[in-house]
Parts: sequence; C-alpha cells; structure tokens
Amino acid sequence: MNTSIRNDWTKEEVQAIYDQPLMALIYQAATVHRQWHEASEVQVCTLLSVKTGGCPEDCSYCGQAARYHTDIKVQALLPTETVLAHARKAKETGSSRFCMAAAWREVRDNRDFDRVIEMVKGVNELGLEVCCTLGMLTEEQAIRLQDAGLYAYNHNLDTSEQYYDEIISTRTFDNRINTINNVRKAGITVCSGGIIGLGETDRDRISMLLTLATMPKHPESVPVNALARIKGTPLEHNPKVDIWEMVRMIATARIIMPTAVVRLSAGRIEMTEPEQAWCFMAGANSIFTGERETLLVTPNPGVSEDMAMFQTLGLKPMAKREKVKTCPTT
Ligand code: SAM
Ligand code: DTB
Ligand code: SF4
Repeated sequence: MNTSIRNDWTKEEVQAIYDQPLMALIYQAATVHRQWHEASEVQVCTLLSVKTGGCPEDCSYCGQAARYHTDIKVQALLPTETVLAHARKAKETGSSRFCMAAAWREVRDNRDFDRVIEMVKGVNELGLEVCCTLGMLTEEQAIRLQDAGLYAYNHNLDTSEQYYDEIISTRTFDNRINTINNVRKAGITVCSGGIIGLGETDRDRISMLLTLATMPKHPESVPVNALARIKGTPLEHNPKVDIWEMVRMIATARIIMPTAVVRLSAGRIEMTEPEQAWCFMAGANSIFTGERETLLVTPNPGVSEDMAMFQTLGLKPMAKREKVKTCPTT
C-alpha cells in the first residue's frame, strides 16, 4: 500500500478508493490511520458560537442566515470574559482545542475584530489550541490572528465547486479558496472540509475531497459534517444522511490525506454509539463536544456522554499539540 503523502491525486484514483466495497474501504482507512496516528487518541474540541444569527449570507443549510425564518435567537458578539470562562471550562473537561465561530460573511476591521483578537490571545494563554471560524479573511487579517496566537482557522469548502452555486449564491467557491490561501500564507493551520446531505451526488463528494487533497499542502484538519436539518432553512426536509455514507466519506478523506485530523463534526446527535465507532474505525480522530451540549445552534452529545463512549471504545482525548509552523509566507 502506498503510504506517502500525495498532492497529485486524480479524480479516477479518488473515485476508485471511494467506490470500494465498504469493508475493504474501512480496512484500508484503518490501516492508513494506524500508520500515521495513535489510533486510540481522539481530539476533543469545544465549539462556541461567539456571535449568533443575523448573517447576510444565504447558505441554504444554515440556521443563522438572516433571510430564513428559523427559531434561532440572534446574539451579538459575546463579552471576552464570557468566552474565556467557557474556554476555562472546556479545558477543565478535557478539551485540547477551542473553536470560536461567528455568523459573519467576512471579518471587518472594526472593534468586534479587535475583541476577537483579545479572545484569541486569552484562549491561547490558557494553553488550548485556539481556532476561529469568522467567514472570509484578508491576508492582513490572517496575519493579525496569527500574531495573536491563532492555531487554526476553519473555512469549509462546504461542497464541490460544481454544486456550490446550488447551495450558496452570495459568495463563490473561489472566495472560499482565496481565504484558505490567506490563512496558509499567514502560517496558521488550515481546517477545511464540508457537508454531506445537501443533495449532492457521489461525484460532488469526490470532487470536494479531491480539491482538498490536491492543495499544495493538505488541511491539517478536515471536518466532515452531516447536514443538521434546521427548521426554516431551504434544506430542512432533506433526508437524513445514511451512516455508511458518512463512513465512506471519512474513510476516503483519511486515505487521501493521511496526516490530517479528520473530524466527525455535525451529525453525531443522530448517531448511535456503534455508528460513531465505525466512523472512528474509518479514521475519524476528532469530535466536537462540551458542557453546553450544542454545536452552534443544534444539539450535540455532551462531554460526559462522550467520555463514557470513549471508555467503552478504549479511546482517550488527544493532548494539545505544539504549534507547528506551516508554509512560509511566500
Ligand atoms: N460564518 C462563517 C462561515 O460560514 O465560514 C463561520 C461559521 S459556519 C457556521 C462554519 C461551517 O459550519 C460552514 O461552512 C458549514 O460547513 C458548517 N455548517 C453550518 N451549518 C451547518 C449545518 N446545518 N449542518 C452541517 N454543517 C453546517
Ligand atoms: C464545522 O465544520 N462544523 C462546525 C464548525 N465547523 C464551525 C459547525 C457545525 C454546525 C452545525 C449546525 C449548527 O449547530 O449550526
Ligand atoms: Fe453565515 Fe456562515 Fe451560516 Fe453561511 S454558514 S449563513 S456565512 S453563518
């Protein structure tokens, strides 16, 4: 088996991996996982929505877009001290990574961004890997975040380039790539993945994975989200994502991006423990959890439930990693 890191995958190769009989695919992914990672370790991340709802974008899966009539309560940017209190709690309950999300189209150079910079500094000082997801970012803004101690920036492709316009009209796939490039140039690690269950085809899923796996440097984190169906959004009546589709996606990501941390992100609340175990076997090694039992605006298993699951499965939380300098700023 070829275990090198490759950035020259072809569509045909990725398709052949993805289309394998499921058991063969899982076995290959589990093997690659063990070559590159300590398979008993799963990264435990806490996600906090620091600014909720009222977003001008039209992402058709999202409960926070102002234009859809959802039940979500709009919340302005939280006070820094509130955010830091959540981060302390996250550390106490075993998280090594803390991700702050804002329902913004893009970062603006205003007082709110200054406050986010303070939050990043504060969380970093607590000794957590600090991550943000704030929408589009310029290179200068990325550099400010890096200077404040940001470890990772989450910016998902969401879906394939071909299907993108069906899901979002207020920005382009190229805008997404551009922000990811700005994050890279600033030397922040990249967290980028997508969502399944949007109505896309297998071909779209393969195309999205191919875009990630042919980047000059693979994202250090790849979140795989199952659509959380939110009342009032255009996709609220989409069918639930089948567990084996999630497993197939995770396994393919694991094989073609062997060093990445693959995150089993949205969708866990609708999965049984054995179903989640298949995702870990297929190479997932990160989850979102926490005391609040929510992702951003939807339910998620709580940390005590997850620690009981870890106990059953013989898994343990991954320690915080030292920040590895990524690409030079060229
Ligand atoms: N507003 C910023 C942005 O869009 O980049 C940051 C936050 S946004 C909520 C982060 C990511 O969460 C989205 O790109 C999408 O991949 C994922 N996401 C949002 N709503 C979701 C849903 N209902 N189900 C699954 N994933 C979702
Ligand atoms: C990611 O890939 N998944 C997280 C995080 N990045 C920001 C968000 C999931 C949101 C799920 C639905 C919700 O609660 O809004
Ligand atoms: Fe706004 Fe992000 Fe939701 Fe899109 S995914 S509507 S940009 S909060």
